[in-house]
Amino acid sequence: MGDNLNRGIPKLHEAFKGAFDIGAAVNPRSIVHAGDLIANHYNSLTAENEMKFVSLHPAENTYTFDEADKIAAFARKNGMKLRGHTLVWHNQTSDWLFQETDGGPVSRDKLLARLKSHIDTVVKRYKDDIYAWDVVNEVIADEGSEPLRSSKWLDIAGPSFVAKAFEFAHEADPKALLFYNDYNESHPLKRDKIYSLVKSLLDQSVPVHGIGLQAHWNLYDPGLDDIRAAIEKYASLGLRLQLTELDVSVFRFDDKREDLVSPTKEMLELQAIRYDALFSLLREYKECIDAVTFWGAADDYTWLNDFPVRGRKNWPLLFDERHKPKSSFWSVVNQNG
Ligand code: HAH
Repeated sequence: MGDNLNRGIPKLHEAFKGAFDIGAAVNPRSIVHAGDLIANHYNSLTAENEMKFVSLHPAENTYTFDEADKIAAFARKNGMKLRGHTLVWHNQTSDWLFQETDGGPVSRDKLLARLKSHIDTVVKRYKDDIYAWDVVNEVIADEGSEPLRSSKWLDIAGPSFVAKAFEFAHEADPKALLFYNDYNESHPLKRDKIYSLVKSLLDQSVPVHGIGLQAHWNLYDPGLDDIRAAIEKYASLGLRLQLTELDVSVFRFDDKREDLVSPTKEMLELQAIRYDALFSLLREYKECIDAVTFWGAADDYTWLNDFPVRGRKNWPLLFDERHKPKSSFWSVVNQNG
């Protein structure tokens, strides 16, 4: 079915050949239901949830690799690159990690020893498959002057857990490219905090090689000027950049409307214009951007169907619910690379 639908349609990643790789976040269901589409149009994959701490390491002496392995095998079979997501995060992380068996908090030394052991096991297991890891995800606070968000990591280990995570990952696989990854990355205040964190890591010779701009954007925000300024500021650190989780929601972030069962014509038109503008900008920075990964493959399944309004459908990607190219697809493949 997928092959018939795709006859005569240019491959998305080929439209960006010579500029950057084009990836998709996948899961064990999507690599089956949308397997042809994914293998055809993308040349890089990220596991949406399957390599997060809670998925891989639910109890101290239990690792569960089956689902993650399916994604690694799919990437191998189809000759695609694979990114790792993610080693340190405040969400989707098992409670046992922060606790003693009596339920009390673990010591700093023990938490860091557990972190090292986790990173060592996971990074080494996938070292022949994964070329880049989101080592630390979302540690910067959205609001206020404090740089780091409050978390069990920060409470127990203090700020140095960030540097430690990169050091442990580098020891486990010295070839892997190590990324700091965050959202609202183009918002000026948060951009400056991300910049300062990564700069201070580099000043301490911590092995950080890139910044991941999640790029959970919408039809209106952030503005192109803010995106450009963020790219330039991060690139000024001499690091590689990737867009790691791109999607373009058809709703503003605070829009709670729930009535739509399909996108309006206007939304689809605006989205095509927006994607065109975004990829024109990204192409300008192809010397520092190595990959652009969408947080999903097609509109039948996206995390935005539940976020930030539970149960609400969204249509943020380049392929529709039947896996057919949207106007947004044509607007980016028809650009003159
Ligand atoms: C991302 N958080 C995570 O990195 C990813 O692992 C998850 O599957 C989905 C999105 C984004 C995020 C946000 O845009 C706003 C608030 C919290 C988190």
